[in-house]
Amino acid sequence: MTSQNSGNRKSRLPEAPATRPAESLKQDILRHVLYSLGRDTERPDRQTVFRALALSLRDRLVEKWIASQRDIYSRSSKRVYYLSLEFLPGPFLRENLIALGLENEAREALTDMGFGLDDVADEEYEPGLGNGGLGRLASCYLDSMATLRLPAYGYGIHYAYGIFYQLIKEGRQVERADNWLRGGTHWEFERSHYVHPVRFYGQVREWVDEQGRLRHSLENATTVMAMACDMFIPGHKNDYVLNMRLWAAKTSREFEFSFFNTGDYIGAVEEKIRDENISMVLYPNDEAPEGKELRLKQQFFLVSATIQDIVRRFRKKGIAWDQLPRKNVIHLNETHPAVAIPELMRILVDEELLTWEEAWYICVRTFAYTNHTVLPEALEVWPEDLFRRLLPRHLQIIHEINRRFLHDVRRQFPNDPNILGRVSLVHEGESRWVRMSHLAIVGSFSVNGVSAHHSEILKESVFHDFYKIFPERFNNKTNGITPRRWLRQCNPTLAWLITEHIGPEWLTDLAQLKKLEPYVNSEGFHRAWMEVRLRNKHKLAEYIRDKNGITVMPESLFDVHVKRFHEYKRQLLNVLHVIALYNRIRSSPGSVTVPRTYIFGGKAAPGYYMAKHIIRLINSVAYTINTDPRVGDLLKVVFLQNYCVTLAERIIPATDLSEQISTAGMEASGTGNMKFALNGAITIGTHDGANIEIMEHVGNENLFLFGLLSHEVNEMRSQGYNPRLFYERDSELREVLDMIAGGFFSPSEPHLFRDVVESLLNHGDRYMVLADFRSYVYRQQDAANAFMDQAAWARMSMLNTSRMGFFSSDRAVDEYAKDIWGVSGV
Ligand code: NBY
Repeated sequence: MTSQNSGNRKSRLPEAPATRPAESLKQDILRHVLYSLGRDTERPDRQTVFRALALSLRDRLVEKWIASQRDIYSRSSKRVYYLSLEFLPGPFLRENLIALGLENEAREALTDMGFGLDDVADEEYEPGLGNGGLGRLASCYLDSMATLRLPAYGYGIHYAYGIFYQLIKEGRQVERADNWLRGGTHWEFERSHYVHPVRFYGQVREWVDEQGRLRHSLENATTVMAMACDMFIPGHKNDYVLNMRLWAAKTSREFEFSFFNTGDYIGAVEEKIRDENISMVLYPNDEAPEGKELRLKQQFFLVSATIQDIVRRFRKKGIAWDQLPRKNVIHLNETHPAVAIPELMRILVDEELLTWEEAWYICVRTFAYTNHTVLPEALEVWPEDLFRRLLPRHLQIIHEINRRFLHDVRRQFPNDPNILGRVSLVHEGESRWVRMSHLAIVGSFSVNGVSAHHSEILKESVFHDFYKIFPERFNNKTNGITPRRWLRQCNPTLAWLITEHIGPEWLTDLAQLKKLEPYVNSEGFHRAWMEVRLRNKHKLAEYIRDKNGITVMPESLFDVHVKRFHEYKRQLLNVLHVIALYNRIRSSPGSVTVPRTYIFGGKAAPGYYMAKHIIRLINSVAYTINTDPRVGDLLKVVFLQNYCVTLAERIIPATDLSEQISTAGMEASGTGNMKFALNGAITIGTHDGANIEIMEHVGNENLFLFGLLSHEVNEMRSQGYNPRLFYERDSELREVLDMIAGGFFSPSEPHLFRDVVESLLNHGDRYMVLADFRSYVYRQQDAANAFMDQAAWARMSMLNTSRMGFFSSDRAVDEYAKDIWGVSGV
C-alpha cells in the first residue's frame, strides 16, 4: 500500500551528513538552539530543546515535501483539495517522530543532552484550530492521504486564537483565549511574499464589452490579503509529505508603499487591525452556526484564497478549462466552504469568459461535499441581506444557479409544486435565507454522509427531495481514525505488545489486527494485555490526582464520557445514572459491588446555556459524591478540564467503558467511539451513527447497546412523547430528578438546577433522556457484571481491538479516493 519513492528524481537537495542519525539529530538540535533560537547550547531549557527539536524535524519534513511536490508535478496527477474551516491536528512532535522513524534517535539524542523525550514532548502546546469531531476528522484524513501518497492538499485558516481554553472554576466552565502562537511557531513556514487578494463588499457593475458580451465586475470592493502558512503532514515512514496550507489575513495596506507615508497613519493602522481580524479567532460553536458576518467573511476568505491557488496551479499546465475536473477535485468538509461553488463560477464566467453552461458543467464535476450533521439548527443558512452586502456578485450567481435548478425540478416533478419551495437554495418566508446545504448538493457530483446509518437518514429524510432529484450523487463514507496517532502514539505499550505478536504491518493496514484473535485464548497474552491497560490507568489516576486532587482506584471501572457538551450527546443521561448509583450505595450498601470512576470532559459552546449548566451539574454531583464518606472508593466522579487532543491521548488508553449514548438518529457518526474501541475499551452506546457499524464488526456480545432505535424515536415523537409518564412510572428516576430539582446538589442555591429537570419534564425532553433511562440503567448493570469477570472482560477488550480494522482512516480515505475523487497514490 505504501510503495516507496522511485529513485529517478533529480535531487538538488543537500546530502545528509554520513553520521549516525541520533548524532546528526543532536547536532541539528544544538545548531537550532544557537542559530535559530539564540540560546546558549551549554544549558538550554526544556522549552528551547523542544523548539530546536521541532525545527530539526521541520528541516527533514521540508526536504521530503519538496521531493513529494516534484513527484506530484512530474506525474501530472489529478489533485485533491480538502477544504475545511477546521483542522485539529493535536501535538505534532511524536507524530512526526513516528512518521519519520526517528523516535529512538530522538530519545537517544535528548538523553545525551540530559533530557527525557516524554518531558520534552510535554512542552508542546497543540494548535486547537477546530471544535471537535469535524476538525479532528480532517486531520486524520490528511494523515491517511499522506500515508497513501495521494496528491492532496489541506486548506484552512490560520486562526490566531483556536478553540478557547476551558477552566473549571467553582464547578463552572470559564473560557480563556487560546494564544497558541505565543511561544512562536516551529512547525510552519510563513510565506510572507506569497499572498492572494480577497475582495468583499462593493457593488456589481454590469457592462457590455467590445464583443457585445454582458460583463460583471465588482467595484469599490474592500481587499484583504491572504498569506500562506504551511505545515507539513508526513505519511507513515514513506518519505512522502503533504502540505496543510492555512491562510492568515494581512491588510492590503502592508503591500502598498502608501502605508508608510499616508497622511492618516493611525487610520491606516486601524484598518490593518480590522482587516487582520478575519483570521483572528475560530468560532467555538459546534453543531450550531452563529450567522455572524465575520464568520461568512472567514468562509469566503478561505475559499477565495484557495481557489486562486488552485487556479494558479491549473493555469501553469496550459490546458483547457474543461479539463479542470479531470485534473482536480475540491472536497467541501461540511457546507462551511460551500461558497467555493459560486466563486469558481464567478472566475470562469466573469474572468475567463466561459459561458454559464460551460462553467456549470465544470463546477458540478469538480466539487464533492460531506455532510456531518442532521440537526436542523446545524444546517447552515445565511440571511440573504448579509450575503448581498458582503458578496453581492456571489448572491447573483446563487440566484442564477437556483433559477436554472428550479426550472429543471419543475420539469422533473410537474405534479409536485411544493417541492420547489422545499429544495430552493433560498428559503423564502418572512425573511430570506441562503441554504448552504442546498447549494452544496446542487453544485457537487457527490454528497456523502459519515456512517451507514447517517447516510440513510440523509436519503430518507433530511435530503429526501434531493435524493429523488439526484439519486446518483448520494453515497456513504463511514468515518475512520488514524491508527498512527490513536494507537501507536497514544498507547505505545499496547502498540508494542501488538507488534510483538503480529508484526508492525497493522500500522498501515489496520485489518491485520485480526491476527490478534488467536491470542485471545492465550493466558500469557491476556495477562500482558491487562497489565498494559492497568498501567495506563495508573498513569491517568496520577494525572487526576495532580490536576483535580482526587484519588481514584486504578482497579475500579473507568467509565469515560469525553466529547463536546451538547444535549443530544446526553451527558445528562449519564449523570442521572451516576446519581441513581449513588442512591443505591446510600440506601443499601452492598448493592453496588463494582467500584467505578466516572470521568467527564468536554467543552460547551460559550453561548450554550444548557450545555454549560450540565457541566456545572456534573461538577456539583462530583463534589457531593466525592466528599460523602459513605461512598468511599465505590464511586468517584471526575471532571477533567480543557478536553483537547492532548488530553484525549491520555484518557483513551486508560478507559474501560466508553460512553456513546446520543439519542438515536442524532450523532452523524462519532469518531471517539472508534478511538476507544481500538484501544480496547468496551462501548456502552445507542443504536446511532457508527456505533451500529462498530457493533457489526466487534460483535453484539462485545459491547452494550441500549435504548430506542431511531425509527422508534420518530414514532414516539409523532405519537406525542410524554416524558412525565416515565417519571411517574419509575421511582428510581423520580428520586434522582427530585433531588436535582430540590437542590440536593446545590444546597446553597436550591433552585440552581431546577431548569435542568424542567427541560426534561415540562419542555418536552427533546432528546428522550427519560425514555432511554431504564434501558441504560439495565445495560450499565450488565457492564458492571461483565467487569467482575476480569478474564471475560479482557477477552472482550482484545476482541474489540482486533476487530476494529475497518475503522482506519486509511480505509475511509481509500474509499474517498476510489469512489469519489478518482485519484490514486503517486
Ligand atoms: O463530525 C461531527 C459530528 O457531530 C460527528 O458525529 C462526526 O463523527 C464528526 C466527523 O464526521 N460534527 C462536528 O464536529 N461539527 C463541528 O465541529 C462543527 C463546527 C462548526 C460548525 C458546525 C459544526 N459551525 O457551524 O460553525
